[in-house]
Amino acid sequence: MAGQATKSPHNKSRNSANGEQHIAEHLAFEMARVVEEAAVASARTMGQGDSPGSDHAAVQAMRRAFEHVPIAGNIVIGEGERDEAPMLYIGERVGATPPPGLEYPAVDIAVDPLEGTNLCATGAANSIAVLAASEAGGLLHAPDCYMEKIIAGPGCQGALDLDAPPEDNLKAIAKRLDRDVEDLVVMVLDRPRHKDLIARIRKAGARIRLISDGDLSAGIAAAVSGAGVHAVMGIGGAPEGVITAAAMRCLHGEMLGRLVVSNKEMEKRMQKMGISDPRKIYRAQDLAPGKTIIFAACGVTPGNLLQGVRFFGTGHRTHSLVMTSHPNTVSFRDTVHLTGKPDRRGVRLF
Ligand code: VTB
Repeated sequence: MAGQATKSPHNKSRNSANGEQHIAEHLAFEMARVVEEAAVASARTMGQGDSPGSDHAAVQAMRRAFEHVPIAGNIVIGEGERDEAPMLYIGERVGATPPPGLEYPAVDIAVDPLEGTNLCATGAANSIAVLAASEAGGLLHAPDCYMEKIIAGPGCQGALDLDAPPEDNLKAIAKRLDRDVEDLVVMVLDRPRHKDLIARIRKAGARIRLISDGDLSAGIAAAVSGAGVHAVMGIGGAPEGVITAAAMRCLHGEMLGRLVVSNKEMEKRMQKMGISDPRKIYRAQDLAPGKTIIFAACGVTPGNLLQGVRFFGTGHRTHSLVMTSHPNTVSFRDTVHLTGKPDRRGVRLF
């Protein structure tokens, strides 16, 4: 992200580094507000059985919230291509209009305004509003295809192999976490394509949590100890993979991913996007190579890592995870938004 103005050439590099860090911290705060707005809007629709309606509420609120953020934002992962998504489409410019003569920093942004639309529509756990940002060029422009993934915590750095049998990866994770394979909890998307993977994980003895959606929040949970998840395995969305990678850059979790190329047309599309080797195994730093990464997620429905939005007549309460890579901070933000006149109960501690 662009540095700040400096006073003298002598202290230029130190000042601009500090300036960038300051900008990252400030923007992280702004981004927290953006995901909170999206989470609150979609949480209002929880359990209505209307996935497109929940998604629309999140997209609209997020788009509107960006209008107050002082950035020259460029959506690199969004709701789809320009002709298929009216808002937050790939290539859309977002951010506040700068005053005359001033330029805001160029920021690339990957958004998933409502990760787990069905989870929200059915009132199931773990739907989140989420985004990742970096200086221009810092997030892979992943095509909307599948990605093979394996994700685990910081203790598993360098221990995983996407080409190895799942049994071997489970053994490696268990060893790094100083426990038995039987003690591990692995999250896997409940899809027919994972029939063999699930059978092998079961045979190896690990415990499984099958999830109907949301391998992004599962991946983040795997990198936070105490969240009750040790690994995520299987095939999910590639855009979600890039956002997960941004979170791993801040949490130092281990992640390997490989795009799933299903046909020649897809291969051609990838080449056009500058992906010359579609079989490449990406690590988090390849998917989110930015020097400065900002990540923000807000719980919509209650989950492993984040509480859902709670409404209480005079306001609402949100729970967000807000992280930056430089400075490397991880904050859990528990915010009471007093939108009405506070009643006699006031603010509760938790
Ligand atoms: C996953 C999951 C998402 O898409 O990435 C999945 O995390 C992959 O696609 O929440 P399929 O549904 O086709 O398996 C979601 O379920 C929806 O974006």
